[in-house]
Amino acid sequence: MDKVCVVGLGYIGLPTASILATHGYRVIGSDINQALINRLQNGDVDIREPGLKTLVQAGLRSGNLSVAGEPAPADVFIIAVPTPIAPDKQADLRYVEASVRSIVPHIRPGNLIILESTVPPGTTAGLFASILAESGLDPRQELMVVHSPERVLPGRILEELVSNDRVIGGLTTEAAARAGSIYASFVQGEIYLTDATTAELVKLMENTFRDVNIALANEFAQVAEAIGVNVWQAIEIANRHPRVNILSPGPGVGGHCIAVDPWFLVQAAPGPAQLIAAARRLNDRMPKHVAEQVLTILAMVKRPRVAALGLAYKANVDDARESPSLTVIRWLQAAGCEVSAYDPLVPRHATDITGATSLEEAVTGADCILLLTNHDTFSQLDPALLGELMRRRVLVDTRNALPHMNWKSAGFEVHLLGHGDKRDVSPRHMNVQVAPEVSA
Ligand code: SAJ
Repeated sequence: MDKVCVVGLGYIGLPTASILATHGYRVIGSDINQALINRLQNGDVDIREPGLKTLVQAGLRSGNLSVAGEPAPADVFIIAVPTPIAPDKQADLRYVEASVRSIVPHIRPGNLIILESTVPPGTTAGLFASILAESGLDPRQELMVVHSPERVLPGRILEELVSNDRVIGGLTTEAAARAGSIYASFVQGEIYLTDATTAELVKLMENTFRDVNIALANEFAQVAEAIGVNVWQAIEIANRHPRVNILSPGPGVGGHCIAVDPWFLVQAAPGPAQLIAAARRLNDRMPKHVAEQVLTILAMVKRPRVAALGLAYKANVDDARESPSLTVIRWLQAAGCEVSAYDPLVPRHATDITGATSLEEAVTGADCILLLTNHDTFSQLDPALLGELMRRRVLVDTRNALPHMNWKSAGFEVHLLGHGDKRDVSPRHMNVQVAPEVSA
């Protein structure tokens, strides 16, 4: 079996390394973060992903997985490092550059080198190949170079690594085929072979499609607010059309993928990528829109206190990176609100927002509960109990995630993002089925 060196042991590298190790490969995982390596050597896994800790520990115990602060010679190299966005909305490829440079001294003729990090179109054939060429080997003749973007959903990474289809773009068809045989050892979905730049575009198109769809939902929400309609109900009904699938509005788009990747297309082709850029900006404006709504609702309160529930960028994950919740909170604080934030999943030191230690602490004395992330546990909240602790009973739900009738029964004034208050929009026909929380 081939020896594999995985560079970058984060959300993608660690699951990939451990899956390969449990499929018979000898895997060395490397990361520049020595503290992370020390923890992994003790079997400690920080990333909260179902099944990951067990898999990593199994890999380490079997001896097939080892971790180190530096890459080592191998037959196959997999680069899985972050590609963040710089403030000027250009891809920051420093981690990719540094990690490729770190393998250059180890690569030998015939090695397969796979870039999994999401990158602007042309990066694999351009920057990536040119750094590999510093080894003295020709990336097209003497090496096998491919881009195989990760496409897994945080929260379901292990499951999706196996079940999702995989796209593999090679600098040569031989390279793509060789990488295909490695992924086929654990991927149950289809494997599509193409060229590297097409694979880069595929990945960016997927996340851009989602971003533009969410932007449309957010724009619909604002239209609905202006004309006095409940957008959630309208989307629910529109989505019953067999060829319509509108995503959900919300306080903005977070995470390290959907809110970032569309900019890579804008960077590659700023002229044509007008819709993509406009959608990105629209989604980026949502936190301010939510903060303005809260300020309007609490306009009569002198120094409003807001209990913000949910710091994670989306439901049921512990990740607050690029979370729109943080931006909403900053806007509110900038406008003079006192905000106490609470998230049961995000560790308290993970953000620069000082979180409350408990839900009770967060809501005590608050004028408003602002639901920002729809963690499942929040749907179980007891509005009567929380109302007792608050100064005013106001709920602003940006995710349509709470049973509003219960909150109203407990004396709450309920506001919903994307729901203009001017008209009653109860469905007229008995055969129109509406989700319970929508009709509530
Ligand atoms: N969001 C909405 N409305 C929706 C859906 C999502 O406002 O209807 C928001 C979420 O609250 C969150 C953000 O969008 O703030 C992104 O969440 P997400 O679940 O859409 O995406 P990620 O970033 O967790 O994972 C995505 C996935 N891409 C797609 O679904 C096309 C995943 O498959 C990718 O592998 C991952 O990005 C990545 O690494 O690129």
